[in-house]
Amino acid sequence: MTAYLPPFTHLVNLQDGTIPTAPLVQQRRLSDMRGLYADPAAEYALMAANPLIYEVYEAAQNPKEAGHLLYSTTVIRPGKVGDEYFMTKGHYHARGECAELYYGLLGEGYLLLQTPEGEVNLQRIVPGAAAYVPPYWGHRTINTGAESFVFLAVYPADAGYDYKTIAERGFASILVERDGAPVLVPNPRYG
Ligand code: S6P
Ligand code: ZN
Repeated sequence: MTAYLPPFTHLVNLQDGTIPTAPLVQQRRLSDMRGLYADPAAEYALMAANPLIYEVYEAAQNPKEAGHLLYSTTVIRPGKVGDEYFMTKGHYHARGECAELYYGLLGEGYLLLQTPEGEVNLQRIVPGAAAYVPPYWGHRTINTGAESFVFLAVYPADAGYDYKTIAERGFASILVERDGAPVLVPNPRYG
């Protein structure tokens, strides 16, 4: 007999992007992201303070099976490591064929995408922007604003995470501040 999962609802706090009833909240500090920012000296200088970079509020603890969805909000704090904006670690999906939808809720930033061959693509995310992450594209989000940048992500429950490829190779491009504005430049640590 089919075991029916009971429907459920979580409220996203639209003042700060948190999901107060989320069963899982992940915090990522600078120390959780060693080597991901392009400027090692700037990373070292900021490590004493070890700032909170982002939090993920995972609303659903559904079975990690095909057919189910997971959804979460990500709250990225404003700030920079050197001239590189605060960002998520970034990942490919372990099941690369799994796509994802991002929906902007608060603040402003960018979704940086990359194919396994290193082609990059940049999508601007503001409140109301619904951005599609197609299958096989690695993805990272970046806060270029002065306030927290918040978006909702919806993805297949069996998508999984491949962080290793990004940790080893990085993204081919990084988003840095130049004359007060974000500019995409080649990542000196890519490869
Ligand atoms: C999951 C989805 C997001 C990210 C979150 C944190 O597929 O893309 O929920 O997990 O934005 O980013 P990261 O790269 O640390 O998982
Ligand atoms: Zn993802």
